[in-house]
Amino acid sequence: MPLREINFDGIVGPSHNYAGLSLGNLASARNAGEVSRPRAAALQGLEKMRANLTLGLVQGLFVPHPRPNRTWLEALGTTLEDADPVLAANAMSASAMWAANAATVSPSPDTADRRCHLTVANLKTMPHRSHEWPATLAQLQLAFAVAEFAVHAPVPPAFGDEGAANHMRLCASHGEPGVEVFVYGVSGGAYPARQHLEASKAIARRHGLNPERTLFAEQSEQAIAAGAFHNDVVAVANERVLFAHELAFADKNSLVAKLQKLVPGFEYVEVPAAEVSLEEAIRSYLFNAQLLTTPDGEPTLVVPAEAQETPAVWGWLQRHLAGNGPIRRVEVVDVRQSMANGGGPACLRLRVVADPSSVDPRFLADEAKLDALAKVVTRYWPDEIHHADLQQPALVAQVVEARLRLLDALSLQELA
Ligand code: SUG
Repeated sequence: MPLREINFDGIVGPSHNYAGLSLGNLASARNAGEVSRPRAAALQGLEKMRANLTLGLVQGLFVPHPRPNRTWLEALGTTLEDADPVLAANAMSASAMWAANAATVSPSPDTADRRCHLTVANLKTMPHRSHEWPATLAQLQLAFAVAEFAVHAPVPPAFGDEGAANHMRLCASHGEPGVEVFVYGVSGGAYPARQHLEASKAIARRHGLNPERTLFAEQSEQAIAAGAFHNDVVAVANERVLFAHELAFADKNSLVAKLQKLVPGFEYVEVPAAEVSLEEAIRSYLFNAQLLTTPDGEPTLVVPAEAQETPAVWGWLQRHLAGNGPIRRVEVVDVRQSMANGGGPACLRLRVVADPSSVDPRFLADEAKLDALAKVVTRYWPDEIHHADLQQPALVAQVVEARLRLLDALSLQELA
């Protein structure tokens, strides 16, 4: 089997809620305290996966983490019942749905030992995300258990690493050797720069990447300050194409010049600030899109509905399509529940280029499996979560049971 790009989407967990935990993520701050709809959120995510299957793509999935994270609370000397509300919200977060932050992936054509390397992200900048990694590691070790893969524990936490959200891979086609671009932050105005250069360099070394085909590019301070807490909020790459906002990078010219030299047929598609402001790009998540190569060869951009509703953004896309630019088709998906916490279509997926037959099939999706999962979600996921109820025993019991039912449906009981 040839190598394929597989998009692994995080299933939205039953504890999905709006607690405003992510400083610098404007949607999370804007919706703090709102009532969330975990069932609708998870069904939206499943429909997104279904739409990608319909496009002829290989679709994978990751399951929600155990919540509340009692191990983490215990390490902090408390329990969900006794913890203050902020700590409790941190322990109940469903943030593992944003699978782009699960790991950084270097496919086999890029690595010295010709294995596909995955390093789990430490996500150390945000408390609610910093305790995701052990459950992510357990899941990746199961999904990618064979010798074709090397799954690494996170880089040590002094250096912040947010996984694939700050990593782009450009190549002639997915199965060919790629150029890997690590985007790090140095400063972000009032907001933290979550991806540190030292972490990116450590990953490149551990994955055995060729230094001549590995680039480190600084994210612009302006972008972070405007709410682009991850680079994938202002840029996305697929095969030969880099699609980015004019203000995404600190030194765009040097990055583009290097990619022109290294990537055969490289195309840079820039959205000028004069046509779409950073604010509009971040609010609409134009760049937090899935840029995909479908089997019919039409480069397709999967955008959130918010992009269609933002006139400057939709206008730019229509002009691009009419002008025969590298993006040939735009698909719109409704992931509003995730978007309200700053997670668009690209946040919800981790890209792995591999032979699908080497992946544990329990982590691969087809229509029938998505139907079965939708039934579990409809039956067991809470309809709503009020922020004030995060410590309520009845809700906690429902969250725990819902996840166990999902694991049963996927025969993944060993993750219980
Ligand atoms: O880390 N939101 C996530 C969104 C992650 C988006 N991922 C990518 N861009 N790849 C974050 O900020 C919301 C937290 C809350 O308030 O519950 C949150 O964690």
